[in-house]
Amino acid sequence: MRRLVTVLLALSTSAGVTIGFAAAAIMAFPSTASAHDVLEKTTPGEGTSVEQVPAEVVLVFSQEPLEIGLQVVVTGPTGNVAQGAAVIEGREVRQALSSAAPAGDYTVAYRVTSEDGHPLTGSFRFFALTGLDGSTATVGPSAPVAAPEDPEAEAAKDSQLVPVLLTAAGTAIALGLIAFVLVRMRRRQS
Ligand SMILES: [Cu+2]
Repeated sequence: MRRLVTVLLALSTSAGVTIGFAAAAIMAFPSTASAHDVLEKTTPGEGTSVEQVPAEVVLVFSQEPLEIGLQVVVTGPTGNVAQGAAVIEGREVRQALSSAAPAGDYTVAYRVTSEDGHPLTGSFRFFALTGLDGSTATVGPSAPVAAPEDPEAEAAKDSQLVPVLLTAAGTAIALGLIAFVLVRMRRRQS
């Protein structure tokens, strides 16, 4: 029995290591998705509270986006307050806001075309204590008051999680197979 346990341990360790290497190899190859433009920064920042609704929102992408399908919708307590069309200036997309924009929660939804021709959509939120119309709002329970998140740090966390999950899943499968084989071997012996 002790020998069986030793064999089992050796097998599961090597299986885990092999799967770990395979996962590392997969991660080492840059995925084609990295060719997409990514949203690097916004003004106001994601999840921030600002004193006043800004005259415009600004989205900064990793590369100059294409104008095809360009749209920025800024939804506040009274609906969309985007005024006029969004404008591309280098890597920035700027969207002017109506002077009637009130205080409160805002969601900025955007759609641009990445430099590689792929559509790019997403959204971010901010909260404004004062409106451009002079109205005020207090931070409610639904207001996003969390500190702005670093999208790169979040992405890094995700990419670290993938090999860990692959290794864990692979080890579980390997252990299951080994147990199955051992049970069959024992049955044959008896
Ligand atoms: Cu792409």
